[in-house]
Amino acid sequence: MKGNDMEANLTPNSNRTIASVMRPFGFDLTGPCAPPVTFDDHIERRLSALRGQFSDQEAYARLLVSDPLIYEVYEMRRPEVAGELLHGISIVHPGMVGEEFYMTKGHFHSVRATAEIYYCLRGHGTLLMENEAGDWAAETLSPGRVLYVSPGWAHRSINTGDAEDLVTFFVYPGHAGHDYATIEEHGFRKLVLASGRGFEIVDNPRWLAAGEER
Ligand code: PAN
Ligand code: ZN
Repeated sequence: MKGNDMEANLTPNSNRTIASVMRPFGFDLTGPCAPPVTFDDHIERRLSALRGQFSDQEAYARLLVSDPLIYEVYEMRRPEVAGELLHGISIVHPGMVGEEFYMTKGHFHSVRATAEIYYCLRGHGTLLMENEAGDWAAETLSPGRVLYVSPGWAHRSINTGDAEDLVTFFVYPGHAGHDYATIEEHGFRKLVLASGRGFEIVDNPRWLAAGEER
């Protein structure tokens, strides 16, 4: 790598140079503002990116007119290889599509044998998980709580709060990769729906078992 390249910014969004990320580094996650002071990539996902995932399709169609911002991810870029740790911040905004809360697309890791850790910094939510052996789990996200997503478990974060962002720090192996297609096609087997002042977890009537087609 030439000297000039080393001084270039990592990405247009980044305030770090290529040279600086070759060395150990740290950054702060505390403070009033959710986005980290330092990051390399900023991804925004609007409602249109979650087509087919919300169960109330009429509510989805109505909201699609304004295509609201559902969640954002700030990532620190690292080489996507075994031995590295990819990490960043996920912010799921508060809101509803029908009776369903704003949530992430959700995914399996392409390399199923890779785990992930979530650490909740702010807000309240649920991490909905399922594996290909037919098991599912829902764990609470609240400030200070750490969740361990075991290898082979798909995961989706859901903001069950009524006004606050759900902010989590995540870290996972560099070679994990993302398989979104399985969830896009089959959905999660459970839905998290508003109920009274809280939520309930119910079967997803549109969920497809492995091998089934719509
Ligand atoms: C997280 C997620 C992030 C956004 O970094 O990627 O919360 O969710 P989706 O990727 O499902 O859109 C993670 O689990 N990475 O592996
Ligand atoms: Zn993941």
